[in-house]
Amino acid sequence: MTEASEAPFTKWDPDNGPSAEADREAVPKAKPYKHPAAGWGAAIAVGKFMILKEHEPFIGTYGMFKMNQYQGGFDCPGCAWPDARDGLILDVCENGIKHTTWEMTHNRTTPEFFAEHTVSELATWSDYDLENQGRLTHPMVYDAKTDHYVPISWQDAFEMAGKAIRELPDPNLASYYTSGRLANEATFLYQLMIRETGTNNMPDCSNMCHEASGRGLQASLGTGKGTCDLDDWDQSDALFIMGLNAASNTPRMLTALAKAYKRGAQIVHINPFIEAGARDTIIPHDIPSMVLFQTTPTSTLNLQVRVGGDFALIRGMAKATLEECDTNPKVINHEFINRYTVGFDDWMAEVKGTTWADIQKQSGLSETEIRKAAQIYCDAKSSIISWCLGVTQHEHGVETIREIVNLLLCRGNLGREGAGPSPVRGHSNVQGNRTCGIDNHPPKAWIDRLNEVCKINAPYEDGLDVVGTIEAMQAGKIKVFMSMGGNFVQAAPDSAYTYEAFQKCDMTIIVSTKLNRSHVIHGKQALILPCIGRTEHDHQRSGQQVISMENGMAVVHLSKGMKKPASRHLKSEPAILAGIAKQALPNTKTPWEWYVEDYDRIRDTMSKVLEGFEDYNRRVRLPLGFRIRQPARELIFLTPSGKAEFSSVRMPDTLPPEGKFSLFTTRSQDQWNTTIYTDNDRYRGIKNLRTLIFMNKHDMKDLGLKEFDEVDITSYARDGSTRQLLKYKVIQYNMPRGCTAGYMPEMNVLCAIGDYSTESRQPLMKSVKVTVVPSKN
Ligand SMILES: Nc1nc2c(c(=O)[nH]1)N[C@H]1C(S)=C(S)[C@@H](COP(=O)(O)OP(=O)(O)OC[C@H]3O[C@@H](n4cnc5c(=O)[nH]c(N)nc54)[C@H](O)[C@@H]3O)O[C@H]1N2
Ligand SMILES: Nc1nc2c(c(=O)[nH]1)N[C@H]1C(S)=C(S)[C@@H](COP(=O)(O)OP(=O)(O)OC[C@H]3O[C@@H](n4cnc5c(=O)[nH]c(N)nc54)[C@H](O)[C@@H]3O)O[C@H]1N2
Ligand SMILES: [Mo]
Repeated sequence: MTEASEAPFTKWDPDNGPSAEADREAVPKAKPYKHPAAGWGAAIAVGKFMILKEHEPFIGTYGMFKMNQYQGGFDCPGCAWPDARDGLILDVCENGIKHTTWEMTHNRTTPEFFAEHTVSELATWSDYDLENQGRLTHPMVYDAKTDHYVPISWQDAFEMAGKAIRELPDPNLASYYTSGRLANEATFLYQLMIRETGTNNMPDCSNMCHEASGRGLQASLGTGKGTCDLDDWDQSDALFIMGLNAASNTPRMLTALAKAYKRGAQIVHINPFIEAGARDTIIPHDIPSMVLFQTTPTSTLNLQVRVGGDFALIRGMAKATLEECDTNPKVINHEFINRYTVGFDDWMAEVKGTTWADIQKQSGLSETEIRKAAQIYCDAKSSIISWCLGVTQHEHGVETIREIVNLLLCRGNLGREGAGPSPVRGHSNVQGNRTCGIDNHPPKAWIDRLNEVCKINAPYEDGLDVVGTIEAMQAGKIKVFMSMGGNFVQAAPDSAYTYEAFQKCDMTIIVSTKLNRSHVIHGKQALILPCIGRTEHDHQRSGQQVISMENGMAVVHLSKGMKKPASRHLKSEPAILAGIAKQALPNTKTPWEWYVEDYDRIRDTMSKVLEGFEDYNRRVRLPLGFRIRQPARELIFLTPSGKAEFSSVRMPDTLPPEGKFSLFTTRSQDQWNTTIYTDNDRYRGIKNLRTLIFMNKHDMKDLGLKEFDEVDITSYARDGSTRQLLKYKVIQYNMPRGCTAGYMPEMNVLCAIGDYSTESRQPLMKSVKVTVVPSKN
């Protein structure tokens, strides 16, 4: 729990101005937050965060002006939304600033701190308290005799990590996790080291996030990425925003939505919740709007789909579109379909065979509502369909994404301005990680090229992903676990099972900036290797280094740190990797140290291995960086048929079993994945409470529940096993019946390890089947 947790929890009082919010007495009113997203509420929250919490007004403000600037700034370490291409000063958001300030904190987690606390004690601390100790300063090793982390020299740490890897009888006994912040250069070295040891065991956070998007788009269009860029967002006539909370998780998208509204575009939000970003916003860098409290709507239609009902909704829109074609044949673009696609007729038959009754039942929406969305789609010359975790973390995520593409294809909404699929990625470089080789089932051609250029013998066999790694740990088949960033044990599903599995490892090696659960739940031997952050100078032999990332719209651009590192004992991620690699691979021919001396050398090698990275060093230094070519955007489809492929499947049944609710896990407004800033969720009107479950008022009534009553939540896994959370507080919320929601990572306890999508292997974090009963005292 956070420092504020002693205070009473409440929902916000929405009747006063945003400036009053944070300080007001707790008044438990059952009304949602009604102020615009971003704007002053965000500005005030930022000011409070920087000044009260991190005591960083100067660096915070200076950092704001240096963030996301193409000439010499650093890339926001937050989300993957692209930077404004018009050189906008202050192209920043509340959460980006918090994220940056959190990294720049004055607090330090020193050897003295570790001497004061046993690891068993730290394991009882909250996620907030662990990270709130501040930046890690020294490499540390676990001492089982005293149950403390104690300092270790870098050289000894490298030798220890290297030995653990080197002495494995089979390289597949190690698994290497990546969280999506790792820059391209370190990512490339990481995968090179892993593959040189002889494995493709590369779980990454994408396995929990957008694996379904990659697979769906690859199957339909022959590319794992969206085809749109920010210019398309600025030109589209209709934007469909599915399953994402823009105000909290991609706040800079609000600018694009407000701009779209102003030029008369339609904006349809599809979400069980009406999130703050689906109402209105005050654009933070639009000074007149800020001064005049001028709000701009960010939505023209909200459809509160049932959890898991997105496939049905898209199918309904497709059905209405095909029906419209009977009277208005131009609605379907037959020329496009004939020239560029296969499978249209089969899909059409499948759509026509799906009844409105079933569509309504599955989506939780009426035919009229769905027809409204379809009419918007049919009237628009160009449409973008965008989505995030509300679509992907489901059993039928891949099929839903393919149905989205089907709908786009039938009107030729691809390969032209303002049109196409546009998944919204999570971590700032999660897309770059995949591009640069973090892939547990790499294409053969990719490995061929890596082997040829880097003169190694990388394996071709598939490796383990997140779920596979945890299961292998439980079975004793993973002895060494390493991670570059992230918080594996806490981000993963089925916390109890995952903790237990993790502790079976002989060695856990965690490269990170702050203390988290994956350090205090650990292997028999454990290393904490602290690295410099994105905001900090990275000096190597040839001088200050720059790094690069790929945003969620495939633009690769440079980032340059500006601040003195948090401790002089820190090393950069490439330097740590090189140190370990040299020990792990005694016969290596890879010039690890030479690479680290000058990251241009890493980029030169990357330009030979990665398609689309030719002349990397020059092009990444262009003011706007460069965009990786998107064959599908040019209507070149790298699919087996050489065309865009319609998929035609029966509409899946996603209704929860009788008597159960569908529960989705989500982020609050004040957290970054497993990093909790406070226990507040401003836009959803919650203060000082995270152990809650959102429910529909009629469902509450049926169960005899009042707001803030305590309930026990039981989840039911496919294998029949159950998991529980006790004494969670019920919050009445505007959402469809039969649906419930609560926060990750607390609710990861409820997500069974075996409950992952058979299509994508993504854990079903938005589709947990639960019962809710009043707690017994
Ligand atoms: N501030 C901040 N920003 C972040 C992050 C963070 O933790 N904090 N995390 C980053 C990462 S790694 C990622 S992947 C993204 C995640 O960004 P989001 O996808 O926005 O993440 P969630 O908080 O899980 O929100 C899921 C949204 O989907 C909706 N939803 C739930 N179930 C369904 C469904 O069945 N159908 C539909 N249509 N909607 C549904 C929920 O109401 C919610 O609005 O954000 C990134 N940005
Ligand atoms: N139930 C449920 N579970 C989920 C989700 C959900 O929606 N529901 N979402 C999933 C998703 S989309 C994701 S992406 C994962 C998130 O999974 P992760 O990426 O594994 O988790 P984070 O919380 O982002 O990681 C935070 C840690 O990263 C480290 N860190 C920060 N900056 C740096 C850096 O520059 N370098 C290094 N080396 N380390 C750094 C810090 O030590 C910090 O403690 O969670 C997944 N889990
Ligand atoms: Mo993510």
